[in-house]
Amino acid sequence: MLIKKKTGIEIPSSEITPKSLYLSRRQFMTAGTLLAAGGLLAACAPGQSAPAGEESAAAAPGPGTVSAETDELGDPLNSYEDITTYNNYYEFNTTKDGPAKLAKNFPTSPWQVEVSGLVNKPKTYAMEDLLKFEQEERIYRLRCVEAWSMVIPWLGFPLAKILNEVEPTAEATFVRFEAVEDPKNMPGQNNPMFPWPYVEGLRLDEAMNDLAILSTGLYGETLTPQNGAPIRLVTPWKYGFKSIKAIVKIELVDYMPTSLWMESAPREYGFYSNVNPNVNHPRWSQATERRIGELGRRETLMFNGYEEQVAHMYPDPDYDTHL
Ligand SMILES: Nc1nc2c(c(=O)[nH]1)N[C@H]1C(S)=C(S)[C@@H](COP(=O)(O)O)O[C@H]1N2
Ligand SMILES: [Mo]
Repeated sequence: MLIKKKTGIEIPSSEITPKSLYLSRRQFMTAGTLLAAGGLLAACAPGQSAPAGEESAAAAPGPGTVSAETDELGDPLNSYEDITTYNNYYEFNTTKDGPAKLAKNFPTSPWQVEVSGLVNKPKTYAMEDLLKFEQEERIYRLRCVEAWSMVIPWLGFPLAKILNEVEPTAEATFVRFEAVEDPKNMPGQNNPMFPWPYVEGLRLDEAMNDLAILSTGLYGETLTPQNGAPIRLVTPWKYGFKSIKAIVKIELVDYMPTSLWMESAPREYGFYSNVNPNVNHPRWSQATERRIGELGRRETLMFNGYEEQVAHMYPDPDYDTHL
């Protein structure tokens, strides 16, 4: 399938992945093509989470399965290894290599996402139903406020898909996202420094933008727990912290939601948080970034390089005063 609108991925999916893979990963699994290992089928059956050991053995490193090696700017994809071992996930801990280890056995099944609030048709989606929306990979850059970045082939579907299904009422102006609260399995949630659960928000039009996706995988594989399994937001024109992981609730509201970061450090984090090289974080510059895997630094692009697709949403000249 081709993406019709001009988006961050103007590459036909047939060029991103071999034909067998650009079918949804799960259709592909069912078809069983290319899968020699029967164990893999069992481990990745819809709705089941693979035992930690099997998952890493089964997850044939993604890079080999994706034929487009760059994003639309010609930048190389980060390796599966980098993407799944260098993470931010404060529910586990505040280090980069900690989440991959601590989230290994995080239970992501069964899982459901409640979509409610100012909507005509509230619905609680079982993860199995959300996986049916999964489309081909989209290559988007993730740019952290800490000034590092990666290029990641995300698997998922537009957030608009479920928002349209639940039908926001005329009063709905913002979307509030809530992540899971599970302090037994998430050691970082015992850290009272943060007002758990992790909360984020988007204006409704931002949420409806084609670039805003819910991701359920990467490199053709099921999302790893450290990357936000089973479902996380990806808003590539915003700083990484907006891309909330392990979502359990999506609520349509008529007020600007207060995010975890706005609540814990209001002087440092605002609501919009669009990537903007001209607006510094109070404690460091946002003008350049380090692409993980590269030696030097790169100039950061306005809206992380997605200006054409999103700038129209921010006509207010003061928008960029919000970090
Ligand atoms: N629930 C939750 N979501 C989260 C975070 C987090 O700590 N908890 N960290 C955010 C930050 S700061 C970044 S940069 C990205 C990192 O995503 P990645 O680890 O998949 O690269 O996730 C974002 N989503
Ligand atoms: Mo981040």
